[in-house]
Order: sequence, then C-alpha cells, then structure tokens
Amino acid sequence: MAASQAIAETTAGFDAIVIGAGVSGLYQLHKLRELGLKVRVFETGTGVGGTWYWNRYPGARFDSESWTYGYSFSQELLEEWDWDEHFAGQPETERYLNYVADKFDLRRDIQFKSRVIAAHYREETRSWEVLLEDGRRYTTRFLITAVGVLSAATMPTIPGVERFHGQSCHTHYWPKEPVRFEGKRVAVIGTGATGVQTITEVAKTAGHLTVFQRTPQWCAPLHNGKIGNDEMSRIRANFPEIFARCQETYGCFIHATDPRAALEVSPEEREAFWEKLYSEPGFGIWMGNFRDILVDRKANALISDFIARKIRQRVKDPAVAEKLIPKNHGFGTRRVPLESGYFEVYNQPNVKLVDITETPIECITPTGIKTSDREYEFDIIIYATGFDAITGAFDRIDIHGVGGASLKDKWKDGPQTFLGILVDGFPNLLMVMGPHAGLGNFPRAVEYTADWVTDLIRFSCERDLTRIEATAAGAIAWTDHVIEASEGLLFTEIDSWMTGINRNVEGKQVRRIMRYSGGHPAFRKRCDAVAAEGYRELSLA
Ligand code: NA7
Repeated sequence: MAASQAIAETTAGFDAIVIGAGVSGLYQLHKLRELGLKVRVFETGTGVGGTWYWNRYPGARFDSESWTYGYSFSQELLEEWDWDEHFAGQPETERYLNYVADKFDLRRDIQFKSRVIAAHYREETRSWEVLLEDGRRYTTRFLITAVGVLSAATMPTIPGVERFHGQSCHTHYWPKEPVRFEGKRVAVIGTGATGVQTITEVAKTAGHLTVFQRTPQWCAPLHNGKIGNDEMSRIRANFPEIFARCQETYGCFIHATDPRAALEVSPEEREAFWEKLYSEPGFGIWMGNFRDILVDRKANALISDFIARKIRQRVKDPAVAEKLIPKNHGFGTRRVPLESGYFEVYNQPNVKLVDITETPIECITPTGIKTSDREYEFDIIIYATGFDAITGAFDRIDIHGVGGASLKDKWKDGPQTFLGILVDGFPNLLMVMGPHAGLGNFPRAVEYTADWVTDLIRFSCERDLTRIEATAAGAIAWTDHVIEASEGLLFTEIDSWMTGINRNVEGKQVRRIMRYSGGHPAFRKRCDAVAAEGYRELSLA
C-alpha cells in the first residue's frame, strides 16, 4: 500500500464501522448500505463467514435446519440457493456465505486480516476511534459489533500445552489444509457440541482415538439427510410459512414447544411422544418437547431418564455407557449436542473414553497427555474446549466509553445492556446479538436485530441526531427483566457457557444470566415498542 493511501486511511472517517464479517456483519453491512452510509467492516479472518469461516474442524455442521438458517431477506437469494443437506456441514455454509457476499457485492467494504483491538469513544466529536492490531486507526460515528456469541475460543489451562511436539489445534482454529488421521494416535479433550461432532468424525479414520471427558452430555440424534431437487422445490414453495413459523417460536427454530406438560399425560403417551421426537431430525427433542421439561424437576428427571435409557441401549459396555450419562445436570439444561452415531463410536475397538473426573489430566507432555494414573502418547491433540462465550469477544477488545469507562469493567459482574443492543455510557455503540439478547436460530434473530439497528440509525440521520445512548434507567430495567425472565429455568442452576462459566478464564467462574430467556416473540415485541414510540426510551441528541 502506498504511504499516501495509508495516511488517508488512517484519517478516514466512516459513518459506521462493523466488527466482524460473519452472518451478522454481512447482513448489517448490506442494510447500512441501503441508507447510503459510508461503511467499513473489519474482519480478522481472510474470508467471510465468521463461525463458518473459523470452525473447519472435522464434522462441523448445523444443528439448525439449513433452510431455516439461511437469510430470508432476499427472494432472489431464496430462489437461487439450493441446500444440499438438511443440516449443512461447514463447507456448504461457508460456500453459502461467500455466495451471499458476492451476490450483494459486500467484499468491497470488508477489510480482511484486520483485528480490532481497541475502540474509544470521543465525546468532542461524538465518534469512535477504532484501533487495529496492525496500528491503523479509523474514526466512525457508529460502531456496530457483529462479533458473534461463540468466537473467543479458549484453550485449557492445563500445564504443558505448549510443550507438545506433535500436531495440536483448538477446533475453532482448525487449519484450511486437510488433516489426516489414518494410522494416527489422536486425543480429543472436550465433549461439548463441538467435541461430539469432532469425535464422531475422527473416530471413522483414526488409528486410535482417546476421548478425555470431564462432563458427559445429553446428546440426541440429528437425523441429517440429503435434500433432493423435488424436496428443495417443496421447501422453496414453503419459505413464507417456514419463516413465519420461526418468528412465532421461542428460539426461532421450526420446533415449537408442545403445550402439554409431561406430567399431565399418561406414561404411555409420554413415552410415545419422546420416541417420536427421538426419531425425528433436529432440535425437536429440546425445543419441541413438553412445556415443563426445562422448568419442572420431575419432568426433567423423566426426560433425562428416557435419554439415559437410549444411551444404555446404544453403548455396548455398560460401564462406558454409565460414564457417558450426565449425572450433574438434567437433559436440556446445557446446550443439547445433536449427533450422528456419537454413542456408537464407543463400541469401536479404536476408541477409548477417559473420564477425567476419575483420573484427572495432570499435564500435557512433549509426547502426549499424563493423567493421574498413566501417560498416553499421541500424534495429534485436538482441543474442543469451547469459548469464552457471549462477552468474551467484547472483553478481547479494549472498549472505552464516556469518560474513559471500560466496558469490560462495567460487565465484570455480568452484562448490563438495553435490549442486548445498547449500553448506557457507550453512545453510538450498537450490538447485533450482544449479551442479554435472545439466543437460538441465529440468523433469524440477526435479521431482526440488524433491521432494528438500521432503522434506529436511519431515524437519527433523518433528524441530524449524532448521539444515541441507552439511559441508565433503561439498562437497569432491561437487565432486571432479563434476570426475571430466567427465573425458574433449570439451566440457571447449571455451569455452562450459557451461564457464563468458563473454568479456563479468570473471572468467569460465577454463574450469570447471559442471554434473554423470554423468547424471541417477546423480545421483538419489546424492541418494536421502543421503535414505535420514536425511541423515546433512549437518550438522543
Ligand atoms: P462447550 O460446550 O463449552 O464444551 C467445551 C468442552 O470442553 C466441555 O466438554 C468442557 O468440559 C471441556 N473442557 C473445557 N476446558 C477443559 C479442561 N481444562 N479440561 C478438560 N475439559 C475441558 O464448547 P463447544 O465448542 O463444544 O460448543 C460451544 C457451542 O458452539 C455449542 O454449544 C454450539 O452452540 C456451538 P466441561 O463441560 O466444562 O466440564
């Protein structure tokens, strides 16, 4: 780059800077362009896709139906794109997001290999100064985070990780070049949704696979399948109904909670319903189950018992089956991993399960892993050890608002936001899928939130308003409401990324409410009301 160009860039002012070119960032860019704004997206990676750019690990795929996950905003796009599988793998999804980026000519406003490391609000100019890792600085009126909820990967704090001489990798940072497992001794640490997918795939070809499990999971079958031309035509014809249904459900999935309670129906009816759900594709067993399984301990114990029986049927060695059945949390109180033959993996002669609650890992050695009872030698160690979820990606950027206040400090005892979109004390900062927004079928919520953000910016531009901020009272009220909405939900009593726990990160050992649990329809209703009343609940100047 010529020096003059570099200087020009250093001083360039944007109307909006978006951090991240994943599902949220791409759509937000497209929307802001419609307003005619000067927008720049900064993306750490060398390509678009976010989650679907980074997570190339073996077996990475959707647990959402592909045709409910794609963007809904463009009829043309819906007509042009054919999904290959009901639950697309990472390569297909990455191809899709690249197709979207090309179709809408998004790349010309995306700056790749550009990690944002700091953002400081300047009151004098009502703008943000954004600093990249390579030292370049930019200014912008609006700063929009599209950093994802599971993008700050965390390595385990096991001594010796850096000493291993073989190949090792966190699943999130999986290399673009294929990794071969034939004849290799492979270890996987971690059995969350990622570990479950990785283990199932690696076990197919590894010489030997050893799984180091700390907490087993209540996994349920994915039942993936190919989508033929006729089926894709039928899906396409149904898109209006499909998206309308997603709008009505709690998590924006096609699966809606069954209005019955597990404890109201006869044991036979209950069992038959669960058998049906277990045999059907996708999250029905979690999101389309009886209304009480995630709030009532008895109902939860019954569904947990049902799934435990399934695990015992599928795993031949009863001792191994017992190790694979969770004992410290009930079904659905952590994110349910969907699997395609996961439990059967443990019937293979080339797979061994190590329960590290019995024999803890002491260290990683140059040749493998040492537990309390023996040393293992490996060629490859895979860390499927998860993320500093929801606030982690924010914590990794040095964000300062009015008077130099740090966002990380503000959120040290848990996030405080208005609608998961704005933060008091941080004017002109807007978050797409920030903390205390609802989780679920991500793109459905992304489209709504990015539209809401765009409408707010349009409203401000039309009125020459240059400072948008949540009020402290508004943020307190939303935070209280988020906490209230989670009361009685069994997941709040369990350690997981959904309650902000990550034992590998300092300060993330206390359970917190990290997301809005009132459901997407309620979330949208509240956001719609704020907009309909001319954003009077915000401080605008
Ligand atoms: P998760 O669900 O947070 O799983 C991480 C796994 O790694 C989990 O089994 C952890 O055990 C384990 N872990 C983490 N640190 C260690 C150490 N130090 N030693 C041993 N085991 C460890 O992350 P995923 O990537 O699987 O899934 C994240 C989300 O991405 C997923 O829910 C989907 O929505 C997509 P633990 O359970 O903490 O005992």
